[in-house]
Amino acid sequence: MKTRIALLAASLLAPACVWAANHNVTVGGSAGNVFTPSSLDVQVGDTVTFSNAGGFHNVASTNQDPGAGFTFRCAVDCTSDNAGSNASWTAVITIPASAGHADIPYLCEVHGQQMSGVLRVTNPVSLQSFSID
Ligand SMILES: [Cu+2]
Repeated sequence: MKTRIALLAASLLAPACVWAANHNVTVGGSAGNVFTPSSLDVQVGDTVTFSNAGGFHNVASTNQDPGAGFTFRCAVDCTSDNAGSNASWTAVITIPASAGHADIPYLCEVHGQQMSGVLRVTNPVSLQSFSID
């Protein structure tokens, strides 16, 4: 019975490794005009939640060219009220497949390069089947 329970636990835990994950990034606050952490490894399908902990900020991908694979610009929302705000806003972005396998640099447009970060997109790892002779 002990073995059976252990196997069940392993089968429940294993898929979590390939599910989309959420990553939290703190914007400003007591750390100052920085994103914490400023560098994150993410996978396609993951979400990143930016939360303003204090200060007048937004978060925008450095490349705002509509032809780029993935752009975002958020504060209170990611469409109209996104130029910067000192509200305790939270914005969630999802890494789309179009982001490919690339770095997505971003910054706060209020504070510029001194307040910047990067999302490093890695390809999702999928489970492969294999046989043992
Ligand atoms: Cu800022």
